[in-house]
Amino acid sequence: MSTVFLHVGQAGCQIGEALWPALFQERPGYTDFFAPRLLPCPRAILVDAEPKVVEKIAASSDGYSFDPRSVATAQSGRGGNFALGYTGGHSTPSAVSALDGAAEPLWTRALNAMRLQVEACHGGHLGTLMSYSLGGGTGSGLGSRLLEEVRDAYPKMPLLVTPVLPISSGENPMQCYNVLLSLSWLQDLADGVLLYENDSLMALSEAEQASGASGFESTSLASMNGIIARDLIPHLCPDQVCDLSELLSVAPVGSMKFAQLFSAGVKPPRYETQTTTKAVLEALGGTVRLRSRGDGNVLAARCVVRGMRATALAPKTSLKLLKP
Ligand SMILES: Nc1nc2c(ncn2[C@@H]2O[C@H](COP(=O)(O)OP(=O)(O)OP(=O)(O)O)[C@@H](O)[C@H]2O)c(=O)[nH]1
Ligand SMILES: [Mg+2]
Repeated sequence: MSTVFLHVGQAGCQIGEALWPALFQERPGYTDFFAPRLLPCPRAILVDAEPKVVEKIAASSDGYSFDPRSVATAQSGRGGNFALGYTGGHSTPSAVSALDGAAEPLWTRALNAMRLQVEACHGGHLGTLMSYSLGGGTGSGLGSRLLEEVRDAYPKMPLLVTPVLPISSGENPMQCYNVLLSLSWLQDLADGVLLYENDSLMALSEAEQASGASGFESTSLASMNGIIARDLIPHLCPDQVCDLSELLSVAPVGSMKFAQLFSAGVKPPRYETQTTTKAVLEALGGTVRLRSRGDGNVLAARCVVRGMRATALAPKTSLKLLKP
């Protein structure tokens, strides 16, 4: 039983770049995430309208290696514009793209790559996890297009998305429109949305830097993506096989799709005075993201407490909060 990952646009692929080493560390070569080859092959498709970032990630090999057939790129980025990402410059699906002169839309190539991955799933396809930014043209536009196509092609499979909101001060004047449009696609088509804000990721990364808790030299997109990977791992790697529908079952109502993930290191509880629950809540209360929210609008929560391990990722606790 395997999960397929679809990383779209620069941010989506860079999130994959942070996530796969962590998955490999947790489940080296396990068939729920890796196809057994000479070098284990991530069950992931890397899609971007410009080739540079994807080619670099696909060429990296750290005990595992991406399948070259799982890479779909075009000639030029989508200029931070949802419409260009959504249409790919094709006036109709069969017309040649005015952006990169290709006859076959990028989403068709991405879907073909995905079909190969799904057909190769060990014991069946258990669900899809997508990642992309809501600010970029490829992430928001092509990400939304692929959401439609994947929902259509695999209607019964859980579809979970990890989208990233752009920094609110914003570097792209179109980003508000991109975000609004792609959020409405997410509400319509995804089963679950683990929403991240770059503002919060940056604040947390800076706080970890200041306290010496960060494994990174400075705050960067890589350190922010590292936080996303760290949050996701406890939920993607339970003792048993990864089953996204179990994650989604925490939602009390199907239409409540938006959730947030948090993780923190927990000190062992002092048993005479403190329960494990209290130790967990104290640790999470120290994270920047929880403090900025208050807890008045939490509908449901899922908590994963993990034991000590001699790895960079542990010990970690993660709490998932659903907001209306
Ligand atoms: N968290 C995070 N955010 C990123 C990363 N890369 C870019 N972003 C943010 O994502 C937004 C831009 O999206 P990109 O993913 O670069 O754009 P794209 O999807 O490739 O789309 P186009 O380049 O416009 O075709 C900005 O708000 C960036 O700050 C990343 O690796 N991690
Ligand atoms: Mg780009």
